[in-house]
This record gives sequence, structure tokens and C-alpha cells, in this order.
Amino acid sequence: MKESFRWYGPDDPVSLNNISQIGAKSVVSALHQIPNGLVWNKDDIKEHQQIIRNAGLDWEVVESVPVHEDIKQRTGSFQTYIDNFKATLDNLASCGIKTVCYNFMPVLDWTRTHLFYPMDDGSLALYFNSSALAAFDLFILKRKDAEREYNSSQIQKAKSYFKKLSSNEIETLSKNIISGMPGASERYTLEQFRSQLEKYEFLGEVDLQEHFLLFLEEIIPIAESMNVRMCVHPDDPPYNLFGIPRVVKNLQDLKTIFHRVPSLSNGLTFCTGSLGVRKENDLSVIFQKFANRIHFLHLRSIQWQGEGSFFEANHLEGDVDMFSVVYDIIVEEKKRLKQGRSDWEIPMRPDHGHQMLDDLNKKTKPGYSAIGRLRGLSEIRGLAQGITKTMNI
Ligand code: DNO
Repeated sequence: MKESFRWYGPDDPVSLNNISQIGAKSVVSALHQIPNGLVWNKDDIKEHQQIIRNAGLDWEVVESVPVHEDIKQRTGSFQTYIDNFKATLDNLASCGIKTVCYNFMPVLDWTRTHLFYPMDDGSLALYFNSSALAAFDLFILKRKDAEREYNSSQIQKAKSYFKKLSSNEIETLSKNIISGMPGASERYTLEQFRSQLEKYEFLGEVDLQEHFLLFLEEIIPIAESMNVRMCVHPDDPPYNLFGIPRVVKNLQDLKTIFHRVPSLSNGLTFCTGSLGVRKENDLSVIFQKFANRIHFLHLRSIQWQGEGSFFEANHLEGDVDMFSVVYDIIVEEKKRLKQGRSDWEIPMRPDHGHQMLDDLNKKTKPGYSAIGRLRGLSEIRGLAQGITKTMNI
């Protein structure tokens, strides 16, 4: 695996020098300052790339080029945004950056309800509590017809959850959900969020999936012609939220996506912490099935809490079998090496980490503090070395 680390740009409290000391070889980054939908021009890309190079690192993967809402809804200026997306890929490729992560989650990118959930050892984790989400949906956002989405026991639990919240907690919960996550390209007020959701009133799962496939049919041939490896990030969490569908959540969704557009440029970001939230998602089966098109790895674990709730566990703990995941990855890399594939070494980043030790006293990006990710990367590095040295293939 090519050990990589996410860097949010010059304002990131975790510096490029920190990343070098952590031992990562390359950087995962994006031009977060450019509004969603606009073309990333070559000068801006080169400037960012140069900053990374000056620190002795490489900008290996883009995470993410955001997909504009108009493309997902196939309304308004969607064609212009698709053309802009293609132009951005072209500019990235001409600067030598050829692995591009993106997602097709409607309205919200990744979602958590709590950003500082205390663990027994005093570190803080990211947490998704389904009753908190329902409480927000039903009693704070007060979305029209929201109660249709939940059964009576879920509504009851949401009600008691909501009753215990102070006004500060209500504010924090709302902020976490609609404008709290690092890397998300959209931030909303309650009002804006409501009206975004309303736009999906007449869009079902089949429609959204078709919009995604049509997008891929346009983008992938261009990517292929430039040797760009696109890798869709699974939905996080991998189920529908707020009554709107998600279409990159399980084996069946992935089969549909890769069946319709089979080019290897149509690839996957294998995110164990996202896919792992659905118990029926067998990570090993998914990995084997799409191994040759996995272009990027997000390694982290989650601990199921029942009814769709989970917290982010330490990388080698929780419900993701990290040993098997890393084993599968190393087998795939050896296979690619034998096949002479130049992309045999798959870029991997330790995804998220607990806020711990000195980082508890710092302002860090939720999930992206240095020490928790350093712990994750180091543990995975050791695991990978152990597996490689004892493997007989
Ligand atoms: C969270 C991330 C997501 C991811 C995008 C990919 O930590 O995994 O923000 O970057 O969803 O497009």
C-alpha cells in the first residue's frame, strides 16, 4: 500500500511536515477553496502541487472533486457542470494527478451526529446515533412527512432523545449534521437544507441511480483516455437519510455501477468504515469482486451500536476485520505486480482517528487530528509488514 495522508491545504492544523514525520509517502488533497461546480484551473492545481512537492511529498490522490447537485438531480445547468468536471479532470491529468475520488451522495456528504463522543480511555470519536438523526429530522428540521420514514419505536426513541436535549445541544446536533464535517463541499442553514431536500421529493432511487450512470457514461470515457482512475466513495453512512435515496451503499449498487460502465477507469474507493456499517456488506466479498478496480483505500473501523448507530473504533478494533482487509489488499497488489500493472501499489490513507493525547487540547478537524491517524497508520503499517513477511505467495 502506498501510505498516504489527507491534507486540507495550507490552513490545515496538521502540516505537511507533520505528515512527513508520520511516515506517509504521499498526500491526498483537494482545492477546497474552489466553489463546487467550477473548473479547477491548471495554475491553481500546480501551485497546490508545488507546495506539496516543496515538503518532499507527492499529491497522489484528489479527494474530492465535488459533483454538483444539478448533476445529481439532472436539472438546471447540469450539462455545464459535467463539462466543467471533465475540464477539471483534464487539468489534473495534465499535471500528472491521475487518481480522483468523488462521491454521489445527494445533498449531504458524510454524516455524523456527534463529533466528540467520549471513549472509555478518554479519547474522542465520531459517532452516528440514529435516534439523534431522527430527532433532528422530526423535531428540529420538522421535515414534511418525515414520520413516514420511521416506525413507531424509532419515533418514540427519537422523542425521548429530543426531550433530553438542551438548547445548546440542539444547536450542536444541527450544526454537526448540516454543516459540520470537514471536506464536505456544501454547508447549509436549516432553511437551505429543507429546500434542498424538497428538490428530491420526486426523485426516487431508480432516478438517482440513472443520473449517476448517465454521469459516468460521460465522464469515464474521458477519464480513460487520460489514464485517470476515478474512484467513487461509498455512501457514508450507507443508507438513505432524510427520505432521499443513496445509490453507492452495497454490493448490488456497485454491481450496477460497474456493469453499466465496465472500464477500469470506473473504480472504487474501498472505504471499510463506510461499507462496514451495513452488516450484510461482506467486505471481503466486495473487495474480491471489484479488486482490480479498487484505486484507493480508506482504512478505518466502526463499532455497531444497533439500529444503524455506530461509533468509529480504533483502526484494529471494532467490527471491521482489518487483518482480512489488509490481507486481501496485499494479495491483490502481488497479483497486479505479476500482471505488470503500474498501479500495483494502491494508495491508502488511515481514515479518521480518535482525538487523543495532546490533540485533546488543540482545535483539530473532527476525525482528522494528527495523533489518532498516526496511531491508525502505524498499526496498519505493522499489520501489513507482518502479513507480507509471512505470506507464501
Ligand atoms: C470523510 C470522507 C468523505 C469523503 C468524500 C469522498 O472523511 O471520507 O468526506 O472524502 O465523501 O468524496
